Amino acid sequence: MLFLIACGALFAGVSAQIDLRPYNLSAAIMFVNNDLNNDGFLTAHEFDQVFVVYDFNDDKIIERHEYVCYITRANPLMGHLAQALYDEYDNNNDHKLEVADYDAFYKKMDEDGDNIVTDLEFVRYWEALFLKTEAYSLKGQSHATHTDKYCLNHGHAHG
Ligand SMILES: [Ca+2]
Ligand SMILES: [Ca+2]
Ligand SMILES: [Ca+2]
Repeated sequence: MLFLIACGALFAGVSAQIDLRPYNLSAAIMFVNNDLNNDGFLTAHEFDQVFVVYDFNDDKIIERHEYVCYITRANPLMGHLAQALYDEYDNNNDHKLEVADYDAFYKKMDEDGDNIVTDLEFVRYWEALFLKTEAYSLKGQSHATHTDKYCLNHGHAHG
């Protein structure tokens, strides 16, 4: 799906504008794009697939520049938000995203702890997260992130 390539799985379907409001709608679109088998449930495996695309060098560790580069290449206005979201994903604050980090993030979204994230749980969590990070997305509207800063190590930076 083109959106998966162009925008990053989590932002698939969200418009090129940085304004993600209404947040519940953006979150609902993200859910639909991440629920790969369209059964209304986001499994931990489906959520893991979101992060695979960010791992440029395929070492199972997503470094900050890999994530920010991926997001800003799709939309340079999302640099500040990408930095903030990276911090949210990086559960143990070691500046590396590994499976344990996004598993921990998945558990945070799973409000009732039944090991399945429903559309309602997902939308509720992301609506709150978008509100929490609103300052970063608004900042991005006036200050585009210079993609080159994050993408120098990737040969196809302007592809
Ligand atoms: Ca599913
Ligand atoms: Ca980490
Ligand atoms: Ca649940």
